Amino acid sequence: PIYDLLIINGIVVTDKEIGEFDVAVKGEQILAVEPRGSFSTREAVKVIDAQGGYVMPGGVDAHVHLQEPPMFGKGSTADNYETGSRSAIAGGTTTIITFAPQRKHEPSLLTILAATHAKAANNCFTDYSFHLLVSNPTPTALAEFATLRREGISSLKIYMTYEALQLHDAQILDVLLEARKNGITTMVHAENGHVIEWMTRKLEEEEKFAPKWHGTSHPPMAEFEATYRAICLSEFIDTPILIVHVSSPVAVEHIRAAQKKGLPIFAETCPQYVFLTAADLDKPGFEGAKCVCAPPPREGVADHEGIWEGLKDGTFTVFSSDHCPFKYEDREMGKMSSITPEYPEGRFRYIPNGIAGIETRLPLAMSAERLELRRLVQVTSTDAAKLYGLYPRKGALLPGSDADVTVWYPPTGKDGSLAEFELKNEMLHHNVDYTPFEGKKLKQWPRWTILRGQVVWDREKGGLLGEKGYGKFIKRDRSCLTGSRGLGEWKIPE
Ligand code: DUC
Ligand code: ZN
Ligand code: ZN
Repeated sequence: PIYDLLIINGIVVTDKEIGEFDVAVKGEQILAVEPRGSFSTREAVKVIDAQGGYVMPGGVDAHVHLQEPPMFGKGSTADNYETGSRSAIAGGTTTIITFAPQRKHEPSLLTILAATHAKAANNCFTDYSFHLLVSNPTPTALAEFATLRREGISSLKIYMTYEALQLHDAQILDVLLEARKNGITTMVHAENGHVIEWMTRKLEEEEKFAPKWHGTSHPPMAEFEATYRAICLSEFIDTPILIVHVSSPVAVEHIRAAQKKGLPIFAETCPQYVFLTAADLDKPGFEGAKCVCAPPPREGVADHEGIWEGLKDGTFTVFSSDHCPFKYEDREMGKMSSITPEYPEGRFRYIPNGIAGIETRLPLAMSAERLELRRLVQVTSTDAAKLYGLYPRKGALLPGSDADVTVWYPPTGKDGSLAEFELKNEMLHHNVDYTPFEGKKLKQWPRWTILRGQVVWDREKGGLLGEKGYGKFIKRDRSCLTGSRGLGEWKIPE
């Protein structure tokens, strides 16, 4: 046989094109994509008949927290590399980029990279890479950036909030300068930690402890001030940054204005900022804790519209999950409890920030029908691959690209389409006892997920077919969106 796998009768959607094409796979790679009927099925070992369903490059989720120690409130993250990547596959995501987290007392980033490799190796259902999470940019840590690049790590994340992680502005400048020298993209969690801490104190003085006050303690101002400050610091060093998990339309305005000036400012948003609102934090009892993340879900429709607008017009480069789950029961009565006899509604200050979303990211985006499909592929796959140095190996269906493919059911109303259904946590493959998106109405789910030529998810026949350990580490190049602006060494402005 000429082909190991043919995907026929689908509507292929890439970042550039949509149409009736068939996909031929040889070994682990795409061999060709040609008009429907071009390939002989008799020459194929395996044939998938997509029956008019959409065929897309596998999802790339570039913002995933797995197996991390307590840093965002009490408690370690609930998913490890096995359960988190398993959940990804079932939701159509074939590549994840997780964090290799430095704690402040740990001087060497290379040691942390090695430890993170050990957690992931032989445990993943998806391909994977890491962003270094830098919480203490000592001279030792900064001197290791060059080696990180050689090891295939071309991005890192820094925080402007959380006691365990927050950098002050001089430290941010140190990181940006060293990142510039090494062709590394810096991701910034832009919230002003001092404002959040001050607001938390004010709320507690008024005995406001319930989960809903988490939202009040993280005002949009804390986000857009930090966003603007990060943009200023990036412009000063003249090096690219990506503002992660943007939730507030005012922050979007700052980013859009910076991009209009030609600055290399990139931005990410997440499902929680278009599908959840402050009302979700105000559910009875401790239920609101299920939607505690930072930044928090904002007020309502106007905020969501501002984020959708940024997704449509290109202000956002990527739509990632920020999958960072904690167990609800742990929160409620386990060792990480924030509920005590004194605080029967819990104390929002101790609720770990973060929610599950790696498996629901693509189904929610597909079911919402708010993005033109090529744009959807850009923000969930292709542009994430470009931004983080994985393109065209990932995020593309070009000859020679890894054969990572997500095949959806036929669109609603066509033969073989899915009837609308309500999302339930029991459908998911993560190691979490809830989903913040419980009850959301969905019209789509991946029918097949294919990773490097292997069918790893078949929703109709057995569900998860992939094997733990098939997923492998992918060395990354420098970003193809954030190349040097050609200004050479940074110099003190005269
Ligand atoms: N925000 C979250 O919600 N979780 C993890 C870290 C973060 O910044
Ligand atoms: Zn963050
Ligand atoms: Zn995060």
